[in-house]
Amino acid sequence: LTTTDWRKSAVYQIYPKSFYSPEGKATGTLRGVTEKLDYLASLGIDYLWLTPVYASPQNDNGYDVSNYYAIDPSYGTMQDFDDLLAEATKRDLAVMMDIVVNHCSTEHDWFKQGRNPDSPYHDYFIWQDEPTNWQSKFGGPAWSFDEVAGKYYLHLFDQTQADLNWENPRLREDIYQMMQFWRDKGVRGFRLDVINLISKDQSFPNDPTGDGRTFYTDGPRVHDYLQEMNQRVFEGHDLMTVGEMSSTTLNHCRQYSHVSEEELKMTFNFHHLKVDYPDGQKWTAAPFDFLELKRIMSDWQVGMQGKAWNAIFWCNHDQPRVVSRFGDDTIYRVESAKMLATTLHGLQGTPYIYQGEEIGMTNPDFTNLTDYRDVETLNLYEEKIAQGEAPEQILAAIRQKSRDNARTPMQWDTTLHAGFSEATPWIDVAPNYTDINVKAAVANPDSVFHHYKKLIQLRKQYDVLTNGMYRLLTPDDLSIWAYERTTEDEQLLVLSNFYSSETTFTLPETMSDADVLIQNYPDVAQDGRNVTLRPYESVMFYRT
Ligand code: TEU
Repeated sequence: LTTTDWRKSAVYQIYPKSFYSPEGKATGTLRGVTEKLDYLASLGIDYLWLTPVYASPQNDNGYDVSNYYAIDPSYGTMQDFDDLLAEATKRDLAVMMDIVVNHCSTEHDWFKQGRNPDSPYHDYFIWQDEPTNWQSKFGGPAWSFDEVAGKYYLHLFDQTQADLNWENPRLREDIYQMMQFWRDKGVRGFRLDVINLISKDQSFPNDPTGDGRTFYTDGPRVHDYLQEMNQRVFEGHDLMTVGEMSSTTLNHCRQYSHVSEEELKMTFNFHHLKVDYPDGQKWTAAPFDFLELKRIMSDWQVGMQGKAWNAIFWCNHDQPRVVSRFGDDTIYRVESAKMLATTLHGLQGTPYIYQGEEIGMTNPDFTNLTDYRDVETLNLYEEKIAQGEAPEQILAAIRQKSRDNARTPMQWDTTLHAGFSEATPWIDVAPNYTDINVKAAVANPDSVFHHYKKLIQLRKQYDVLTNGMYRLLTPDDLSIWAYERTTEDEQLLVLSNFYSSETTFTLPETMSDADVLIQNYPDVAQDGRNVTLRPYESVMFYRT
């Protein structure tokens, strides 16, 4: 494998539980990923990020790890993993593992033994005689009382996900050895789950105004720990490392992914994915704020360029499908999916493509609560009912915001269950699989799939996509996101109409005779400097 230039690479995120099961199981398997590697390689991506496949009771679909050294039997065996690694390597695909070390499952031996105050594993966790008023991100208190320990333990997520005590050097050493184990097997990247939450304010104060996140987000020693992890695991190895940074800041991300590479190669931040959270409230159905979307993403482009590196993405296994969220999943589904792809892939950073995004998969629009599986969604429903909210209002919010929107089975073809498995899947397939599936997409040269394939290829071909300085144009335009990327020798201009009303844009003088690198309509309606942008039309202009 050549040392991949991670700044020109594209990463494909696989949610194995919903990807493919050739064995005819209700959940996807590692063999299912291996059998689809030719398809993934044909897209032109470089890295495959696998969400967790370690042994887990699956309370949070694998983000509750009970053994970091074992593959969960539902996904297969360690041999299946080794086969996947070997087959991916043959196709020049690098595998990136999801590392979940802010917390582990309460089924992990560390916790089972650590509940006993005399155990050497007791201090692998965070115990208090009295809980603070911190709230879990999945609803309810962030502390639960353990009968054996006779104390409360911290869990920022589900109560079956006990936070690990990173103050403990023995815990940190165990984590680094585990990561070295996967690195030495040939894994070529790590996605670090909520890694900016691992350092807590050791005075554990109550939060007078909020849910406690201010006392553990981008905490006091988080950079020390990441620098130590970098020295112990990453340095001297060709690894793609990306941190998932929950509720973080630009300043911290500039340090987390600084070009000096003392910590990580790049970071995910989520500020752009809260522009449909009215007053910061996720669980209220609402349209997205377009001006905020382009302002936030532009601020991060300008804030990071030259100093640090963004992982750029629209969706993942926690977010609704982007074409349903920021595009149109009815009449203009294909045009808007392509527009969103061009808008994102024209930015500076490493693009992440979530399984199904490349064929324009949509939210499933489930109608009943019984269609949902996600612990966060189900906890939330109970919490809102207890608060007296009307069921249909909660369901409207869940239909728009639930993480299950991204977790329905990958749509391969028009056979039963969309070709995902011969068994009834663990979660329903979206009904539109008969129109939206890989088989149809690969066969149609004008599909969303081939649009993504071309964008990935452009990134390797045009240096301006990697190094061009970003500048937002017409920040107050209510429907067009227009931005430039420029280097000494090259100039790029991306125009995207985010709405179904036709609009116009006047090109800068320098771009009036530019070439078009990619478009999502058969032609470009340009008259001199005036460009007409039809519903969800997006054009990437280029000149040297
Ligand atoms: O998600 C962290 C994260 O972004 C949460 O803070 C987010 O608010 C949550 O997904 C609700 O929207 C990571 C994983 O991506 C997620 O799947 C896990 O459930 C979570 O950490 C706990 O491991």
